[in-house]
Parts: sequence; C-alpha cells; structure tokens
Amino acid sequence: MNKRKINPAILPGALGLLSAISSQAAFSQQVEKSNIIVIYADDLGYGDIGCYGATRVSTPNIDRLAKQGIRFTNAHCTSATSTPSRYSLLTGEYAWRRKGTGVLPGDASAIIQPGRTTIASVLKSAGYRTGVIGKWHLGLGPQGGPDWNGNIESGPLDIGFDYCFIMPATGDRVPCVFVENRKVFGLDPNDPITVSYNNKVGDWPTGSENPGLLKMHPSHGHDMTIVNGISRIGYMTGGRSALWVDEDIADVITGKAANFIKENKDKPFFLYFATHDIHVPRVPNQRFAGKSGMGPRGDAILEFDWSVGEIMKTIDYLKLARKTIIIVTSDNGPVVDDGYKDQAAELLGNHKPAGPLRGGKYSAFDGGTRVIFIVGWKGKIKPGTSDALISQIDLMASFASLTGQKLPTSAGPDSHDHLDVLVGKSKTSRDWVIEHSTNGRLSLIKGDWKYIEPGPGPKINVNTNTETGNDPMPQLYNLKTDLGEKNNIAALNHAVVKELTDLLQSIKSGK
Ligand code: NG6
Ligand code: CA
Repeated sequence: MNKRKINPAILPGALGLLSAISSQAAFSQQVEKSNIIVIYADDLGYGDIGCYGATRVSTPNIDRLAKQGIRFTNAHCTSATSTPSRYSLLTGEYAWRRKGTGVLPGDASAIIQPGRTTIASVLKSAGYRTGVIGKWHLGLGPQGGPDWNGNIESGPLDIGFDYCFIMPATGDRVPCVFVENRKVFGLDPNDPITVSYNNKVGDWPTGSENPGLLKMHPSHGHDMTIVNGISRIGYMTGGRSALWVDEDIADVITGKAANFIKENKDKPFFLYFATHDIHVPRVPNQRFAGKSGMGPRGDAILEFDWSVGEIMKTIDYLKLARKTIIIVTSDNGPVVDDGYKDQAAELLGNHKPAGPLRGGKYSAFDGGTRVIFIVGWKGKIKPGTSDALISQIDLMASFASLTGQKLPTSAGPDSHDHLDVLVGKSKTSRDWVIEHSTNGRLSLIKGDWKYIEPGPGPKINVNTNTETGNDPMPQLYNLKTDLGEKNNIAALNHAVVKELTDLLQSIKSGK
C-alpha cells in the first residue's frame, strides 16, 4: 500500500498553482494551510441521511455538503462500537490489537497514554491548533481514573490536543458533566463529584428504586443514578452546578465548536467534533422534539444535521470554505432500542437506519461498520460519489501526508496514506478493510468478498434486537451481488475462504 507518501496530485481546481510549486516542501506549505474538521456522529446509520437514501427524515445540511463534496458508499469505521472506533481513528492502530479498548465506563482511566502519537499530535506538529469537542469515551486520568474535583491528567491535552471540551464517556454514563481542558466545567468546589460503577454513592435517587421520578424509562440497563429525570449507567453524586442539561448538549458543544473555529480562523486548525447525537438517551432540544415524526431518534438526526449546518455556516461566514476540509462520518452503525423506551422502534415505519445493509451497531454484518462518509472541500475537490473502499483508520496517515509529514516509525501502524482517494483523485484504495464486532469477531472485506470469522455467540442481541453476525461456521458473502449479506456462500468457495482466512491471519499478526 501507498504508505506515508506525500502526494502532490490533489486539488484539481488548483493545478495551475501546484504546477508552479516545484519542491515538496513548498507544496506542503500550501496545503498545510487547509483546516481539517472531522464531524463524528454517534450511532448514525448508513440509511439515516437523505443523501444515503433516507426519505422520512430530512438532512439538508449534510446533503448540501455531499453535493459540494464526495459521498463515499464503501467507507468503514473499524469497530461496531464507540471506544474501539475512536481509539483507531485517533491512534491509527486497530483497537483489537490492544486489551481494554472495549466500551469504557465513565470513570475509566485513559487508554491512549500521554505522549503517544495521534492524529492530533501529528497535526499539532505541523503547526495546527488542535481541538476536540464532544464525546470522548477514551478514558481520562492515570490508573485509577480521573480526579473529577482536581486536575484531570492523561486526557486529550496529553496526546496532542490544544483544547478540549468533552463529555467523558457517553450521554448515558455518569458523570453527566463536561470537562474543559483539565477541569470539570462549572464545578462548585463545595459540591465535589463522586462516581462509582460498582455501588451506589451518595443519596441521589436511582431508576431502579425510584422509577416514578423518570421522564424517560430504561428498556434495558440504565437504571442507576437519575440525572435530569433520566437514569444512567453508573452512580454519581455531587457536582450539581456542573450537570449538563440533555436538551442543550447539542447547542453547547456546537457553540463551542463554532467558537473554536472563530478563535483559530487565522491559523490552520484541526477540529475533532464528536457529537452526542444520535446516541441514547435521545433528548433533542425542543426546536427538534416532535419534528421528525419518528420520535426522539429521528429528532436527534435533525439535530445532528443542524449541528453540521452550524459548522458549515461558521466556515462560510469566515470565508474559510476553500481552506477547510470537512468530513462527516459515524463511529458505528445504527441501533434502534439501545436501552431507553423512546419509541424508536414503534415510530420507525419504513425508515431503514442501516439502509440496505444487514445488522447494525454491535454487529459483524456491514450495518455495524459501513458508515456514511462525506468529504467536503469547496472548490477544491470534484463533487461526486466514490465507491472506493476506505477506512477511518487511514485518516491519520492521510492527514500526515496532507501536511507533508512523515509519521514516526512506530506510530499509526495500521494507518495508510490514501489522501488521493479522500480528495477524489483516485479510486485505487485499500485492497481490504477489517471490521470488528462487539464480541470480538473480525470480518475482512476484499474486493467484492466479505468473510466473517466463525465463532460462538448469540445470533441476535435480544436487548437491541440486532443481528450480531455470529455464526459457528465461516461466512462468505459477495457484497456486489448480495450487499445485504443474505447468502452465505462459504461452502461453495473454499479457495476464497482460505485466501481470506490466511490474509486475516497475517494482518492479525501484523505482517
Ligand atoms: C452499552 C449500553 C448502550 C450504549 C453502549 C455504548 C447498556 C444495556 N447498553 O453497554 O446503551 O451505551 O454500551 O455505545 O448499558 S457506544 O456507542 O458508546 O459504543
Ligand atoms: Ca457509538
């Protein structure tokens, strides 16, 4: 694969300019000035967006970005849940190579160690101002977890981000507070925070003991401490002045993201904007509540689209569009009932969150890990659709390439430079991608083939009603003729199964 090369063959609209630039260094300086924004949705499905086929919910802002840019149809996150996908995105290493990279509790310690090379540190060393705003879910603090009432060490600021405003884990996990740089945002020191995932702390009511206090009831799990009328995973007490208001999360983090852009409008910047939408609990602002006709899940999609629109508006207002690459994608596939009774299943109608794909979040089928992926760069890339096989894990090496940098030898071991594919100059991309399901199963896509490793595990996740893709037998699908992975043809294609099993083995062993 084309690793870490600097590719001057981008920017079709700027070819005249580029031909005048003789040296690689001069080229790097030109492109170095391009800002990068990665908007990372949570649990947004391949079929949840207008330009990917949704009709019951409208997403005009994302659709507009797609019209101005490239809409990828064969793009993949690395894992079917949040923490491992985010770990891979930031480090360029498959999470399944490391223990302890599954879905983390809200009091977990950092799983990316201070000083490690990340997508942010790479861009920082290219002179970018780097920020992360929104969902983190990669742990904070040294072993033992973060000091919520003091300085929060081992966080984004220690792995290349200049600024952070984050939710430590997920909306459904305590503590329900934001962290800005090293402090809990808005914390009153006289009301310190205590968090536990093992036993009840303090005297705040819980969902299991006090269901009458709930404005949204759990369908499975999520019955511990109640915050804002919603019971969560984990127990907390204290920090009243710092608690987020679920209805305002999108407004708050989108506002912070817009501010970050404004403050850094004169420098190159990298913004990793990880929305809480459309993860549970889905509690959109009243501007969106009831507007989709599909209940809170559909309303959260409207809210997500609004957030994307605000970012685009800010960029346009500052006249930065030709200088800013905006990527919109998701950390994993869709789920309908993920633990709260929010009518997502009842009001779905004919909407298909995963579009034509089988399975969803948690699953080894493509619904878990084939995601929307749009690259916008006004005036700089030729709008269109690309069916090139791409993976989020390549963003790190591709951005290194964009900024004329070489990754240190041990950094981003699984990340490859496919900048030319991202900007539509080429469709010759990865030969294969790896997908990782919640129970640890790996799948390999190569060309039209998809192979899913055999192994134990239930076929249906009974809580979420998701098809897991688990099977004691090897599975092989031809995605060209069978995108919905309905016909397992492993038994008819032993040679292909053998080839893919061997390839998977060699990738696992790092060859
Ligand atoms: C699961 C939660 C689910 C969600 C998921 C993580 C229960 C019963 N389910 O354990 O609601 O929080 O973890 O989602 O607790 S992710 O998108 O952050 O990976
Ligand atoms: Ca997720």
